[in-house]
Amino acid sequence: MFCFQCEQTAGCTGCTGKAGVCGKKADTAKLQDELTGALIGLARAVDSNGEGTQEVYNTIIEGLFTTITNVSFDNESLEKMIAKVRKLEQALAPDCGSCASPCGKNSEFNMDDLWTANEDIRSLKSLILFGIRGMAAYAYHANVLGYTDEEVNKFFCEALFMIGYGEDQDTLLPVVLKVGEINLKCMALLDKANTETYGSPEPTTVSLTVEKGPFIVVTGHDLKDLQLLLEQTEGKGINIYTHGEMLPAHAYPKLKKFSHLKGNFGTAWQNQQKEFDNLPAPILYTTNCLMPPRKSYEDRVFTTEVVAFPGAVHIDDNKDFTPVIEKALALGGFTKDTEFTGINGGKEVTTGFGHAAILSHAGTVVEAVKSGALKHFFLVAGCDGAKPGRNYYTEFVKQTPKNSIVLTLACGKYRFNDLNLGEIGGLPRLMDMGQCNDAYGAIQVAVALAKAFNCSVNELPLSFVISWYEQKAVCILLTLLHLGIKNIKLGPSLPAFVSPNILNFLVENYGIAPITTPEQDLAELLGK
Ligand code: FSO
Ligand code: SF4
Repeated sequence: MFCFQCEQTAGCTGCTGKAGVCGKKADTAKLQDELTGALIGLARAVDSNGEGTQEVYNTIIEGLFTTITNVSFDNESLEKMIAKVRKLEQALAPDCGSCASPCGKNSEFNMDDLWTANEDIRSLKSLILFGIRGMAAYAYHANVLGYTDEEVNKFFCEALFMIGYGEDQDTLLPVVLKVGEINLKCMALLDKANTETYGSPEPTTVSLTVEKGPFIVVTGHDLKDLQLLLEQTEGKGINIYTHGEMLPAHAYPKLKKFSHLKGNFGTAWQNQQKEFDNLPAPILYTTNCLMPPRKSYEDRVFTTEVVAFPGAVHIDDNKDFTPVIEKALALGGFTKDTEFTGINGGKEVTTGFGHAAILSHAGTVVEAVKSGALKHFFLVAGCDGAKPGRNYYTEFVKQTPKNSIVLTLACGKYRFNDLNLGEIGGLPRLMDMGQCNDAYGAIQVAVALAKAFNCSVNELPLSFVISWYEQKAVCILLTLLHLGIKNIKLGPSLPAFVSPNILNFLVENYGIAPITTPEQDLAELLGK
């Protein structure tokens, strides 16, 4: 196997051998490559055929999402997915194999040709592939709420085609940046889908205590799954707790109205094996990040949508959560209210500072900047992970000066979201904007501030301090680059799939730099 798509890749170069660091086995990695090759074939068939159908686009989105880190460990579901892609491709281009004037492009792409390509070509194609994998997750969540966008859909085909058949750097580089451009549209689509369906997030305090009695833990990003589970558990004496990237769900008016949506359990994804050990409750995974379950709780793991693990019960498209509900009732939960804390000992966290909530205080923020009470904004955001160097983000936030505001989003925030940083002008200094896709909201806030101060985003006293782990972070990073945002600090390590030449390009054109120490980076960012 060869896989280097995430931050924890072996030796910071690539997972090879029998299994990856994430637990993905070699045969699963091979099937994921086969699926990607088949998707490139399907994109090519769409290209030769003009328009794709919604079924084709949905299949491409689902296929790409399936190959994101910590989503599917299940060969059987991957084989089914490959067969579905091949069937669609055959229907679109039935005579491809027996064509009298072959164009030289096989209908399916062999991913080994990508992994062994010239390192700069491999790097650019990897940026495109991993970026559209991340974007596919966002398109998928929007689709399940009934929102779709033709330009986003078509771009998946364009980008897949370039991964297969783009020849040189000059043709590939613009596509890399276009991933960022289209991902912005895709995140806007998901923002619209989420807010029109569930209302605009409102600042909300979330308890970390688990009350006695049966409960279910829901993790991942899919709000629709949470909504359906809340509906099916209403009045059954079962409480629901969010985990990981589901925490921001508490802030949506149409989800927080359910009184049995009680609080948040646990921290970020990499702590799940410890936190779920012997938990007296089932866990429902709606998306990544799934880690191979330990024996002590493997009978409590339920998956849905594209998440899959061999042996775990999968809730299929009919969305009947009865097996999860029965498991919760059988396990019974804790016998008394049980207090948990965040990483820093806090007993509650806050969330729901979406762009609408923050911009409703735009006047206060602008005044605070003008009076000198507020000197700097930091966006400390992105994924969490297991590397010890990630303590940087906790220390960085702790050391930010009192006259600064820290905006955050995604699961990296669990390193500091239980800290009380105090207030500025009635606004908390630490504001959680939501899931990783709510990077869209952070961009809206940055653009609005730039407009208020009549300057560019790069001229604002605003710094981006980003942590990455998997492929959604790749598309968000490409969106920030597409917007021309400079001097981003990226950690805990740089992606293995960025070759030295491509890194040089990013450094020269965007000033992107690896994190160093909180002290050094803070001094630099504050211009001392
Ligand atoms: Fe984290 Fe996992 Fe949201 Fe990712 S839970 S690492 S960037 O899936 O998607 O932040
Ligand atoms: Fe390795 Fe990450 Fe790929 Fe898993 S997803 S095999 S950890 S590079």
